Amino acid sequence: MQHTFLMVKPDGVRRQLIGNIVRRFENRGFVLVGAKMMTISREQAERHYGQHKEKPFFGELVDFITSGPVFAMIWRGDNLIEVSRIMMGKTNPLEAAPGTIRGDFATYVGENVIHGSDSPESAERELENFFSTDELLAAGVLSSATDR
Ligand code: RTP
Ligand code: MG
Repeated sequence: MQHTFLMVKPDGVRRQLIGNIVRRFENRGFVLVGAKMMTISREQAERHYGQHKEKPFFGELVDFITSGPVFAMIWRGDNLIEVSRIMMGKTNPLEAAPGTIRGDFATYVGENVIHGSDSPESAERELENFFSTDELLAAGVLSSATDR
């Protein structure tokens, strides 16, 4: 059983794709255990994409992800991280297979509708960047000290 962080990016929210995307993961048997609409601060965005700091597209990436509300989600399920990355499709939508989220909804690498953590370590780090301890407790990602 894994938890992961999935996020409908500002282009997906603007295009009213939240319901379609949530349904795909629910249909696959995954469980939505936490979610919120939020606008990301620049600092949070730079932390989220810290691994890309030196890339030429970093500024554009941060501008885009802070350009409007995102829909941040916590999901639970077996083999969730691997399967969710397959369901999202390749980073560049031009290479993403039809039937994947990016393959169905996007054409431009800079606006590719959805983010999903790429490993258990990224999931933990990203969930902590987007959700408070109370929210992670409520979602069952963290267990309270009294439960231990
Ligand atoms: P994400 O982190 O957003 O879920 O996407 P990803 O794992 O599939 O791809 P990653 O390598 O982490 O890249 C993060 C985001 O940077 C943008 N990008 N632009 N212009 C370019 O060549 C380029 N390459 C990457 C994409 O929007 C990608 O989602
Ligand atoms: Mg990534």
